Amino acid sequence: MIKVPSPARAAFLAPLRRSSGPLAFLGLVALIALPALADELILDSHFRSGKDQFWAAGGVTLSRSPGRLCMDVPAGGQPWERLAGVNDLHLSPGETYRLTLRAEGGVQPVPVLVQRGAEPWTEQARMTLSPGNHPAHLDFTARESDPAQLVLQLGGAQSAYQICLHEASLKPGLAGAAAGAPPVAPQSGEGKVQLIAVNQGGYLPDGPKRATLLATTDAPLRFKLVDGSGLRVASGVTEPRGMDPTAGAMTQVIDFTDVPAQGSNFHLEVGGVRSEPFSIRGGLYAKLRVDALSWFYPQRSGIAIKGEIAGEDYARAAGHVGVAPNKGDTKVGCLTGLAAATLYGGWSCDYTLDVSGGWYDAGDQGKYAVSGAISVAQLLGAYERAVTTGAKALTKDGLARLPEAGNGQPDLLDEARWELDFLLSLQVPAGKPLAGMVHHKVHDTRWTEVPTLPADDPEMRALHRPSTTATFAFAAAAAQGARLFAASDKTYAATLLSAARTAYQAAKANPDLYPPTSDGQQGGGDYQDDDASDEAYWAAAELFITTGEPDLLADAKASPHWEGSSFVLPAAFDWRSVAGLGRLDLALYGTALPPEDRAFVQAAIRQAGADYLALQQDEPFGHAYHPEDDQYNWGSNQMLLQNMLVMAAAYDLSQDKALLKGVRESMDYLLGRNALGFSYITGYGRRSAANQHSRWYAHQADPSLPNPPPGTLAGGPNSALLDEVARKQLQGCAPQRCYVDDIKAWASNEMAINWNAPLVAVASFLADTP
Ligand code: 9MR
Repeated sequence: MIKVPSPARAAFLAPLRRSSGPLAFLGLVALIALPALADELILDSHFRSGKDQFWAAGGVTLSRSPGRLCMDVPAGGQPWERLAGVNDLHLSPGETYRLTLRAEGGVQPVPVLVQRGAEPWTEQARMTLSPGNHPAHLDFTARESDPAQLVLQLGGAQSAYQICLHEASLKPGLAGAAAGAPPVAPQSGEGKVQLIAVNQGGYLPDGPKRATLLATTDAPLRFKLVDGSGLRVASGVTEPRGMDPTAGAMTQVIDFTDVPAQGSNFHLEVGGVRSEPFSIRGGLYAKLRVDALSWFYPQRSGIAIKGEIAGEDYARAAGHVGVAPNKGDTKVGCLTGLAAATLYGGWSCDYTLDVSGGWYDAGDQGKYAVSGAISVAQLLGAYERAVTTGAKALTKDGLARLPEAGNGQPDLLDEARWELDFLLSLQVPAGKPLAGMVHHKVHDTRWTEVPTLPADDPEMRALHRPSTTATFAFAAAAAQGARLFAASDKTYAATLLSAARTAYQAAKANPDLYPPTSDGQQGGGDYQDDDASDEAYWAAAELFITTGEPDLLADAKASPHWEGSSFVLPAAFDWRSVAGLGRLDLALYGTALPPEDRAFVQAAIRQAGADYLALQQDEPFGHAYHPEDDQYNWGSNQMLLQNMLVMAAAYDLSQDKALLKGVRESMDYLLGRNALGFSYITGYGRRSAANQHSRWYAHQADPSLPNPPPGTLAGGPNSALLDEVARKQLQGCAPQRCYVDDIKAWASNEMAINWNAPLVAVASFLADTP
């Protein structure tokens, strides 16, 4: 039972002492090391399950949503007359504890006390929570074992206000400082600052606006924010966040969310070190949406790229249209001979397919069904959000740089159709063995050099054996396409739906036709995956959303993924693990679901959004990505984007602004607020990726060739040092630093369709949520 102190009891609380302010508090932080993770004393400390035990008194009302607890506080009263808190905290005398509060909103400093939960309310520790959005920590040594309470003294404001907690945590820890230790004054930072990492693409005026400092000290430092004319517009003190294992350095956070200034060419300064310049302005993401979407046209196979559309640097001849020296893709046969014998136990086929068109996967010129399917699905997902929320931009014709602009159809659908047509062509024709299954991929039978323009590729191309994963993934993307094309092209929608149904049945009949790992050594990537259950669930979900047919819902509900977790680390989904995509779309667009099922999937997405938000808020770089083993994965940047999309969906379901802010702040990382201070999106930020691994955008290898176009996402840090550049240059790298902007660094610096597609979706979400 929750014990709520009466206002009379509350009056016995210690009267407000004038706090010496946040600086004194930060001074305490200087002395401590981050405690190891330990037993949490406050139930539901991130407010994820709604089972927290907070009470309120003195007219304060509590409201709960995933990831936060909000307090509405009436005006007036003494500070201790309007309260919220939590009881029954069992502390051990002599033990050191860390109290962490992460709050948002508020209008005045709020005294926070840990005290005996009954008369005489003996105080054990006290700190002040400043208004704004930032975490506050206090380390103290407990002095008594009587059950304690945590109390926020909220009264005394001139008008009513709201303050929300995202985290209230009390843990025993190994902190080195006891309460009462003398405050340490902030230091100048001279010689202690390694890097001030900022979002070089700019901050939105209403924030969050934070930067991360890499330092050799855990003492708070003075910072200043300087505008384009050299004037200091704000100053303050950094918040030490301790050693970050992924950065391999001590981190500190600079929070300037509350600074109202706008303009360009701001920079931060600490101890004589300057950050890269950045702007603070609205409308930051509309251009990125267009650039990220326009990236797909020059990635197209089977069509000449026109300089007047893509930009003069990007004109090139059509690739793989059956013109020598190309040996594909208008008439491609199946892999034969030794390779087929080794990989597929002799499987081959007696037909050829016209598999021209589609997008080249990445820096290579292979075309793969699973990465193609998730990419087209994520573009369609961005479009579906635009259609259902009424945010018009992404439904427009003439938005992007592609040849169909002006044809009366949304550009996004034009681009998606280019890939869907190709995926349709990978399906095994009726009457052939494995009819209805989808070939896993088509690519060269030997790796080509960097650079090699698509039209110059001399290698033989071959179809690889169909796979269950490719077939279900195709069924999912085609089913989603069917419902989205229905408004503009019924015939095409019907073609897609019929192909999706055929594929779905074929994959069910061939449930374990997996692509082998060794396939990767034959001139293309393997996209190896020996679990098709998530693809099956995704396909059932999309087919059900499109058709409303009960059998399909029954299939989805029979899958282990129906009940499975939506909060998955390191990433909510990617080409290999796609169950989350199915659940996301059921939650957002599953209008035919029975109400209890819809509520179930929506709650799961809201919960996952809250979980990724908590992860994001714990990161000193503010990004929603942290693998459990601290090791960064291949394509880490897109994994972050996928987690952001879960927060975005949870925001769409709840309108909880904390989630929107979590997505915005995560974007900081991609645009430069990371351990390298480097923007992973070409053309965004003063120091941005320019040499992604590509056989065409190979300027670094041949100066007559272009760099990648603006809006190209680099794969990002990869702890596995797989390529030669990484092995030579990155030995011993801290996970976030396992990256080099070199064209040969294919394991960390490639570009790929399934990385730029979620970038389109995230940029579009951010552009549409002012
Ligand atoms: O993105 C893929 C990553 O998850 C895998 O671990 C890796 C090895 O199988 O392959 C990556 O995909 C590459 C594909 O195999 C070939 N085209 C480029 C892709 C991005 O690097």
